[in-house]
Amino acid sequence: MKILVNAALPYANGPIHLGHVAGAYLSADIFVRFQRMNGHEVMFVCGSDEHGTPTTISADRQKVSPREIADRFHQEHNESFRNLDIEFDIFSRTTYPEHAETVKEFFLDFYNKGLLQEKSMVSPFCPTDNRFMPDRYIEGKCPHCGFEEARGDQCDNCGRILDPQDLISPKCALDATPPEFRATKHMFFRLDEFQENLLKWLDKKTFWKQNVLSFTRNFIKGGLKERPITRDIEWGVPVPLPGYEHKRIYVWFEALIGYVSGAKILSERKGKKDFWKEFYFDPEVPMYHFMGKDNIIFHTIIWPAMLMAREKYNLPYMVVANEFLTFSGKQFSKSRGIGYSVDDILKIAPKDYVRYYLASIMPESSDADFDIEEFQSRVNAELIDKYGNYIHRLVSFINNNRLSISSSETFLDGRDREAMEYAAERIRNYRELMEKVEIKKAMAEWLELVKYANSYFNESEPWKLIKSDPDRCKSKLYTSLVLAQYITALSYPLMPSAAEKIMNIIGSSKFSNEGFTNGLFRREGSEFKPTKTDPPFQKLDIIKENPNFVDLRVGRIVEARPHPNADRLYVLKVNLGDSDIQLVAGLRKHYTEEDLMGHYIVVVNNLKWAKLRGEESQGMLLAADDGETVALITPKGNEIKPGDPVFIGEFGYNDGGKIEIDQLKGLDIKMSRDDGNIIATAVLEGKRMPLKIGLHDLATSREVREGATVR
Ligand code: B3M
Ligand code: ZN
Repeated sequence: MKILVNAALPYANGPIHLGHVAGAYLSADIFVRFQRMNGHEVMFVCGSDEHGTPTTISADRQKVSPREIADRFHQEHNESFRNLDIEFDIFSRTTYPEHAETVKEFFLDFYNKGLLQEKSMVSPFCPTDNRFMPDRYIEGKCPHCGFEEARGDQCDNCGRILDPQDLISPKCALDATPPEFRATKHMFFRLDEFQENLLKWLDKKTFWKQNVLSFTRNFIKGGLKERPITRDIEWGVPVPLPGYEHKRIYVWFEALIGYVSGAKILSERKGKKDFWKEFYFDPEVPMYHFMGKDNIIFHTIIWPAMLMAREKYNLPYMVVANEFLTFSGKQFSKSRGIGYSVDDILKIAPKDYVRYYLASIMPESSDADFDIEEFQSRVNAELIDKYGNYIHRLVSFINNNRLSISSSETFLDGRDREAMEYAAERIRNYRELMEKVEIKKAMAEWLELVKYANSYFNESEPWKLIKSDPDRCKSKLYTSLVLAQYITALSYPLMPSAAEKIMNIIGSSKFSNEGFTNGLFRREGSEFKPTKTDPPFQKLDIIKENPNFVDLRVGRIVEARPHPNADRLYVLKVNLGDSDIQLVAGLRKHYTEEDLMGHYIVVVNNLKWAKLRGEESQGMLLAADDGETVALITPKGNEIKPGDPVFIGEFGYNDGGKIEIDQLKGLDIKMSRDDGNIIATAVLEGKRMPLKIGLHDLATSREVREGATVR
């Protein structure tokens, strides 16, 4: 049977982090591997979503072209996925010409069918930038849930799609100017035409998970409206209509079509031009979509409506959307230094461990939290002590006693058969759960089987039987090996690299993808030639004492006045997000009050408070001094906000309480050269490390020399 699996196209605008992985890509990869073990022919499509404002916002902030951002992150994503054994058949790009062609075909088909309608709409216009601003460039408060940082296209907190006009106190994201709302012409897709058919179609989706189903139903109940699918923007797929030369197709509308264009490009690459049609036009072929929960309605309403409009296309069969993965209770955000990117975690732990832990906490029915200590303890207690150890004891015993085990020499007693039946039942459960994409539960079945195999082996006591009853000993070892083989095969979708290695260790016939059908589970005539090896897994040892005793934070100067009793000092009011603090700083020779107003700085927030000539200083700001120039350390970059933590290397603040100013000297903060940039660094435990906010290094607002000291 054929199966089509599409994983949401990640925006090519920042690194892939574990939140994305747990939200969609790991589930999809596990499911695909499982279905291939079932002998099915799977087409697994993903790619980079490169257009629209997600990319231009990053480009604007980093002062490079959107193309540069897209190229860079497409490349990075491709590698991150590969490094984590997430293997798409194609990782396409929405900037490929074939994609634009396919989008044009969809667009004109809808146009010719009267499903597109030109309407004038009111759009935010920023008087400072003198242009229409994309919805995503407008920020404000969500009218539904009150979230303060909602964007004009969507609220990341409650997931609702928004119009910029819905926002309470909207502001331009580039310069904080309140937008004017002016009329502009756009093409609208008649989503309203599909309300009835969508509801009918949804009625049959009783097997969908509750979160997806209820979210979708509620949305439709609110009434579907026509939706604008063009934008006043330069970076995107052109609109194939006269008068629309300066507009582009809305990024979501074309990115969805990326599933089809990706499948087409894959077919071309395979030299079978029409291969994709076998997946999209054969009603027997189920189409699965995997995505994070903030993408649900695009896949359960807009995409199905677009496919209905094309008439010939299959509709999604299953839409899988995980809940969020948080990191110690907070939403993953690389730019704000919360959580791990794929690349970061792979520096400290092997890919199979990461996959294992993420799968075991997969946020399938509720949000889940990634906890680094739990990561280590689960891996060590389950994967290593239970699974790895079982394999190692079994294989070592066989090798040390120079035994060769094959089923023809063995006969099973009642207890052995019972063990086989127990395994068969676990495998059945596992397969049923995997079919329903209940990966976390399937994995629990797997772990039960591992524990069972351990107790079976222990209770069999082959080390006694080898003397008293060698034949019985062989039947116990044979059964244990079959269990090992089952366990390892079931672990393949979860940990493909480890599974292949362990299949070799237990000397099972060459491991293949098609485990459930090609005889991997055949008992008769199986031969095992275990190899002598070290334990298959190494213990994970990544929990370090956090040595960072200084609470560094982003601050924004909101008030600056001269100190009444000292002509070198200012008294500053600095906003730290939730609160304001007062600082006394010796900057009068170097900065004017106007220079300082609104300036972003880095603040030491856990210094013992001090009175300086009668004014309280509740912390200290960081400035570099090379003997000639004094310059403020200035955070710059995506989404950086007052209150954001500044890390030293990988270390955030360890919550160790207030410190004396002398303790700061031990950090030896100074400006160092790194790849041609002069950045702030500090020493922790004898190692010099960069100060970081998420991915961003910290530089100064004006140039200082390498080696400048920071105080
Ligand atoms: N790029 C949203 C995201 O990355 C969006 C998905 C597109 S799927 C067609 O979360
Ligand atoms: Zn909201």
